[in-house]
Amino acid sequence: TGLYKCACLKWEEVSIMDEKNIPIRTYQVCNVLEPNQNNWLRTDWIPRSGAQRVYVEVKFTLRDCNSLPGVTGTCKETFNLYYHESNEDRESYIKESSFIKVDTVAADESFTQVDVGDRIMKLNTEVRDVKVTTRKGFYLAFQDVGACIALVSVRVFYKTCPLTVRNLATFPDTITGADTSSLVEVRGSCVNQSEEREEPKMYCGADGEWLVPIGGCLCNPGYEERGGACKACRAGFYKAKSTDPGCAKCPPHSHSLRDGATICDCHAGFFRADTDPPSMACTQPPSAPQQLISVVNETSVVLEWTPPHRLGGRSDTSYSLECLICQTGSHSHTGGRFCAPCGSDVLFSPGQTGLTTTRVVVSELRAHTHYTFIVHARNGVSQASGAGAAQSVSVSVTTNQAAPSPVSSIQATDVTRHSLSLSWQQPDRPNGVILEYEVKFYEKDQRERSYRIMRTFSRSVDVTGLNPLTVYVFHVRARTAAGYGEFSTPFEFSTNSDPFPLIGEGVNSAFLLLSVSGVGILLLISAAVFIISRRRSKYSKTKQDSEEEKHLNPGVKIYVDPFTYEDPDQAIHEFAKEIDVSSIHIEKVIGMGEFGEVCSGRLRVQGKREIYVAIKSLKAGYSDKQRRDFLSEASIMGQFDHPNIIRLEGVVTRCKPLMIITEYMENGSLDAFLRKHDGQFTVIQLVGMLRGIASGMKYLSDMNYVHRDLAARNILVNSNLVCKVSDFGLSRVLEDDPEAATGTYLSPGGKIPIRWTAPEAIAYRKFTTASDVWSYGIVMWEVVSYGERPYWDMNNQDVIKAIEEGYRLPAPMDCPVVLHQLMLDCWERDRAERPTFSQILNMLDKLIRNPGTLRRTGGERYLQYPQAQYWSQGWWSLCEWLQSIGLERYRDTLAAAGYTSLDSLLALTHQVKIKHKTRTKQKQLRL
Ligand code: ACK
Repeated sequence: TGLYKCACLKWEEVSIMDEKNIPIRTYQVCNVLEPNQNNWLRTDWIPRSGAQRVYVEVKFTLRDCNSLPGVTGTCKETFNLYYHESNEDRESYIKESSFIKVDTVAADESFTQVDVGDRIMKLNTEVRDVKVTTRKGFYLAFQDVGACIALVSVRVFYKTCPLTVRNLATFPDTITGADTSSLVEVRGSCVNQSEEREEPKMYCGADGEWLVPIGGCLCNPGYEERGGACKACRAGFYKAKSTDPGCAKCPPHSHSLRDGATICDCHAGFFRADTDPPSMACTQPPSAPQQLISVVNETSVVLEWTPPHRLGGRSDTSYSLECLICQTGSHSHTGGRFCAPCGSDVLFSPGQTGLTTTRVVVSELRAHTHYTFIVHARNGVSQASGAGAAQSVSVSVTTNQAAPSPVSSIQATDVTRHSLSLSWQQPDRPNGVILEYEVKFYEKDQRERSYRIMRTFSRSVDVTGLNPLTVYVFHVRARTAAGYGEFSTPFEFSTNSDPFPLIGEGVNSAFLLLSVSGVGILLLISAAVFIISRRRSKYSKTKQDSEEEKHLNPGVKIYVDPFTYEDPDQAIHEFAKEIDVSSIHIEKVIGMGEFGEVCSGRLRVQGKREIYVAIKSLKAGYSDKQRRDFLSEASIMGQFDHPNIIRLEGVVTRCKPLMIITEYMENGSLDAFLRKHDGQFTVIQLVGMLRGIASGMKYLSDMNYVHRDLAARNILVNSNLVCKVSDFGLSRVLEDDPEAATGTYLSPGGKIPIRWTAPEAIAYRKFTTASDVWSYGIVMWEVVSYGERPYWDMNNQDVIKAIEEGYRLPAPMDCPVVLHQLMLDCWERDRAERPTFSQILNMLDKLIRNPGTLRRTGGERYLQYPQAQYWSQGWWSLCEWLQSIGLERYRDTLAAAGYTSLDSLLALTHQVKIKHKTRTKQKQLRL
């Protein structure tokens, strides 16, 4: 159909039967007998439809010229195929020359035999292709040049590479290229729920075959490839990334409820860290670190712990350390303690956070300070699991003394041929009580090949046995209980050729003494007037905290009197830890306490290092009251937590004998300790001890606890010379108290330690923090006088009377003026005028920071020599003379000491001059 016969009308449309006897239409021509045939048959306009190469399949029969009878040479066995490209779909006349020849078509060699009725037709099928690229369509034409031919069908088609999906990319139905060799590059598009992995491309070959697939797509997260498409993961499965091979089962402790999960949700209580891959099981934060142990070494603390019991299914447990510096005091919001971060000067090795090891050395801590360390255990899911997820364990420690800082300068005086005197200042940071100095020196030329060492308790030393005119190098270092500090930098001094040191010439030493004394006493008197005038207002701003006046801050931890508990056992178990007796090893008896022996021993509590302890026991056959009194001390002590208060480790109440276990204080009680080391400490060292006691007392007063028996005998000293307040028994009225025998506690209406007690407490039992301050003044006096008995051997009645009359203990030998002034302030008659412990502590801190203020002692304050007009001797002239120099208030003191005339006083001046050789203070007249 659609073939046009040309004007010559040689082609004919003929119906014939095909092999199945179905009628078909053919175009035939058979002018084999006539020469010069040129018969055209052309098609309708055929739209190209995007094709670039079309195929023309022609089915035809052709008569073999030989089979035609009488045919001459005009018979042909071929026909020609032409095409003509055109945009015009209705060209009615097209010139022959407009057609381009495609090919000459011949019949096959072997003619297919087709029986058509009585005839046998030979059906040929020939296919030719032609490039049609220039117009919208084309016409085909068949030129017969004298053959006998029947066109059965002409099929025109083009080829496409069919729509296909390769590597999850869809490639559309694509028309092949113009040339037989051309490849059409086609870009695929990713199938639904997929994304490009690499640009998907394929080539469409001329024969309609896809070639060389490149790139492709991947199923989106939550989808996997099934049958060339991306299908959602089923519930219980997930696919996190497009590159994952397929959906995987949810990891442990997680689930997915809906199809298409890209990640599985964790079960309740399980978590996933941001960095955890979705394939990882859900996990939990770790439990707290275990068995935190601290070992204090001077100002360093080694902390060790064991990993948490539960790691939560992870292996990334890390630890971080929180360092808190804790003061005990009234600002407290938790348990009487105020803690603040330690600050940046503390060093942590190997680090403070992100620790993977379970040991940290914390250094550069302050000496004598209370710290709390909190070790947090974290892992990758601690944050995800919300606030408070970091499990922690804490430990509180108190640092010891540290080695002192180096001595910064050394001076040489009295240089001779063979000797010189060295002196130096105390190190800037003594970090504790300095026990001695070590001087190392050598001849400069010798370097350090041979050197000598000298040790001294004072800050000076006479170096002898030196060579004349030789340069020596000196280093000095200080030692505290914590050990030696660093040596100072080298100081060089040269001996000279003089046999004697150079001193001021022609000075009469007696004259020198008197003039110094005169100047000294003037200075003293003017200082006294100044201090007294200032003192009036110094402490009065802060009212003493008597019970009525005290305004308690809410949240401040207040001491609870165990006797307010009906059941004393309830109090003891509230405030003291019960210790299993098997963890105590008693080693030796160290003394007798009020209720029985005091022993030393060792205590091993699980998870802690073994420590030395003191063990007080309650002797057998005790009464109920004794038991209650004995345990009351532990109930009181257990409420305190301060570096200068003796620490209660626990009690044994479940078996006999009952025991109170406290920390062990190697140097025993302070009074005995000082007596043993008479004169061996510097003022700063003594002030350091006093500071500790004041700090402990401030803590007690902040807690509203009144000690009532503050005395050096009730202060204990440990191996680092740290002083701690002890003896919290409420039962010091007991008969067998050793002080009772010496009259310490005698008073009407109860036993009171008279010499240590404020007058209002003696007179009408008004015990307050202010009366503790009075006692503290006495302790100061005890300390500075190295354990001297207050008021020496005066009897209690005389002491009470002397105090009543205004007499106060004089400054002990070498006592800095400021310290004695502080004592006098503590002994103000009006208790509201006495300083508070907080003011005392501030004052002592100031003194420690400015040691220069301690230099001025009353040591040179000898009595001014009486002038001639008083030489008429006798008591009256002594009184007149004292008045003339403004010291008449010492009249009674002098009298009490047996000095009732100027004569006897003049004799005393000789005693005063040799005062450095004797420490018999009782007889010394010290103003
Ligand atoms: O002066 P001392 O050696 O110290 O003698 C007394 C004795 O026991 C009777 O009280 C000593 N003592 C008391 N408690 C302790 C303690 N925690 N550490 C060391 N010694 C102590 C005290």
